[in-house]
Amino acid sequence: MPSPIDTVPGFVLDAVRKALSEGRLLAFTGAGVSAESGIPTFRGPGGMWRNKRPEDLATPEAFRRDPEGVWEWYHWRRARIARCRPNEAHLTLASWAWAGGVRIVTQNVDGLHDLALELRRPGSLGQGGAGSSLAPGPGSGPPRRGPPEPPVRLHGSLFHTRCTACGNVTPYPFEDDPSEEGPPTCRQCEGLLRPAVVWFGEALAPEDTDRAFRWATEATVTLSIGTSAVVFPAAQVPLTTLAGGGIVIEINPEETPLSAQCTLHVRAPAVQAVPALLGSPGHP
Ligand code: BJW
Ligand code: ZN
Repeated sequence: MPSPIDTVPGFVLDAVRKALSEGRLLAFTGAGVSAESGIPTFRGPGGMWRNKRPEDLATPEAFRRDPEGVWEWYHWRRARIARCRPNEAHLTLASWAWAGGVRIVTQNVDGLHDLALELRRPGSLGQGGAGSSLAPGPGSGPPRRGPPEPPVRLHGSLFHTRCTACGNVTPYPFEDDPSEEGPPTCRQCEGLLRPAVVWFGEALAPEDTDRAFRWATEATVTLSIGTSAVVFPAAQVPLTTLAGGGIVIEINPEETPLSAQCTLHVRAPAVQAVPALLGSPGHP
């Protein structure tokens, strides 16, 4: 069976291997990386959440107008996403992150990169399959040991809340959502809680954009995986690597506005293309 990377030129494969060995490969991900985990994308074929457009519900105006309705949408999405598991694309990136080869900047709010990192934690029960043989040998391959840098979650997290009164950000695991009815309230001040995500028209957290754009500048190769590349400022992350003279590889079955600018595109689903392109630490 042909591999999705059969047509990738040798100089690009060499650049990917070098970037992995130097810890200078950046994975910039969007909803498409989680599509094969069963999570719908926002746009494109098979996109949309319960027939809602993000532009209609993912806004501060929608929340002010109808907090119950917006929370109903989020409760429904949280319930659905809580059942989903990381796929081979998340797990391959997580293995390389533990090996110090990859940094991850995601637009996703689903927490699957974080879960994949837990599953690929050396010695964890979940670490198996490709991961079990991955722990890099001393002196070989990627440069860093110890816990990976946490992924940058540019658009926040579905599993955290922020208080609209006191601003407190708190983990909100799915198990804490017993009734799935109505908006939750703050334990400190009883204010209305909102999902700790970034809605349209809201600024991204400066510490997140600082880290994301620094990593994009330091990257010699950025993979733009499963994103329509239409939402800014996130869509500037791969453009920053390009502007610095680095290589950008788009992994997406569909064309996007980035396609014309990137170095190369791989028109295949993330679960096929990411493992094929990166291999696994110790077995590239
Ligand atoms: C597969 C696959 C498989 C399928 N394998 N691939 C011009 C310049 C700059 C900004 C703007 C501008 N015009 C308008 C703006 C503002 C706006 C914006 O960008 N709008 C555009 C839509 C035009 N941006 C903002 O408002 C941002 N804030 C801002 O600009 O603040 C300015 C400010 C400064 C100072 C003070 C105050 C304000 C905020 C943006 C927040 C986005 N939030 C959301 C919702 C998060 C919460 C939630 O989930 O409920 O984030 S919207 C939604 O889109 C979500 C996503 O993270 C984001 C990106 O979507 P993504 O991940 O790309 O998904 P899709 O569905 O679009 O694409 C999936 C892709 O996967 C497709 O291409 C498929 O082909 C592919 N695929 N299967 C690989 N198996
Ligand atoms: Zn509060």
